Amino acid sequence: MPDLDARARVILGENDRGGFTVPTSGLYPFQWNWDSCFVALGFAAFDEDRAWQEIETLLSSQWADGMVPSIIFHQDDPGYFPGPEIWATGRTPHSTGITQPPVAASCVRLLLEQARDRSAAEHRARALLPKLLASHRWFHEARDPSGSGLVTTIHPWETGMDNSPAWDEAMARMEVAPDLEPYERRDTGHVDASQRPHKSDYDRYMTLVELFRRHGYAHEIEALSPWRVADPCTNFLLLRADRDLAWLAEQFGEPTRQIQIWITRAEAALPRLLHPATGHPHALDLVTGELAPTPTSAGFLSLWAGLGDAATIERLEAWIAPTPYPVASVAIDDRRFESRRYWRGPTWAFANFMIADGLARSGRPDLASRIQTATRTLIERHGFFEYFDPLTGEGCGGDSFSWTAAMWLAWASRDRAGG
Ligand code: 9WN
Repeated sequence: MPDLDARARVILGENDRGGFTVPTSGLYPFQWNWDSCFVALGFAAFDEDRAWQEIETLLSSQWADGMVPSIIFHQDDPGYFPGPEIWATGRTPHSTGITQPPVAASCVRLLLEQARDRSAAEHRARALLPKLLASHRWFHEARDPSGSGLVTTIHPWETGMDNSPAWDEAMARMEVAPDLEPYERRDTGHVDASQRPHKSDYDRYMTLVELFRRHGYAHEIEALSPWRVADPCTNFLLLRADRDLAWLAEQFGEPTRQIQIWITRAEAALPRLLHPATGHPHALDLVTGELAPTPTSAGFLSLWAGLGDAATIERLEAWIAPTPYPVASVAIDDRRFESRRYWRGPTWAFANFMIADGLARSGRPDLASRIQTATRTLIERHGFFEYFDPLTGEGCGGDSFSWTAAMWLAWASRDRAGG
């Protein structure tokens, strides 16, 4: 068998653009927010300094209000749409005007806990603490102005799960702007269109971008967006990140009272996502007040947040039982399941990592290890793809993908369950 550790390190090296890593060359030629956090865990396996740098570069692009953008356009590249000239946020460095699920504080904690050079790691974690705190404050204030305990995502790209069937209803009732500027997609020049979102999705993505741009990305877009969803992934990741932020603050003798308030509020509000028919956390459409009918694997991220109970684990066991390569993002017997279309079915290594970490912490290292082994097998047999067909294991999307390489180095290749 080829040396996959070495191959994974080469992928990270090739995708390194000097202080930050692109998810893959061609398809995604910039720095992405949550990709970089997972990538840092991969770098940590062989270069701790470079791991910290990945997150430092990301957070150095934080907006003055605390928001960490979803994409940082450190350099130009015509290969991606929509690029900096479309977003036109007027920020330096150029960036989008929306965010992605918050995982930085959790990755900083993991880096610190696993550090070989503890004192250097403490120094770097401490320096990042105010930025992490500001980004959490932004989520809880700008994206939950009423203090409901659930934060709003205003664009499917913010969820990191762009064309999930969990958004189908919210997307269907949204109108495409009649004066939408003509545009040319670039993603389908890199990857087969059958694995990507539809044009009807992109029309809505761009309708939202144009609306936010017209409003200068001010906080009022939280209320103005016609697409307002309480996304299980974002909310579970924020709860876990708040817990990790509180832990970090304690390490450095900083106050945690405000963070504890956020945690208590989220714990009280998250049951609102439980669908009465499935018992599973679903996306909540904040415009209509309705829960989306389709369950997705994002609901299992309750495990990552420390909220997984016996019923969650039972549902997960049923979800993965018929799946050759778990964890499918949509159950394989769901009528909306599509084995290769992006977030409508495929298996993702970094999502498996979070679910397995949660299982290991919930007293189920056996199940965590099963998911880890399945992920390892996928990569061994099919390579470092962006995502995988859960029925055949075939690699899909971009190849030589940074977060898949990082998950191999940090987790999948290792004989340890969870995190
Ligand atoms: C839009 C980079 C990103 C991931 C997201 C994934 C995809 C972008 C796109 O790629 O989104 O942000 O253009 O499809 O959905 O999770 O961070 O890997």
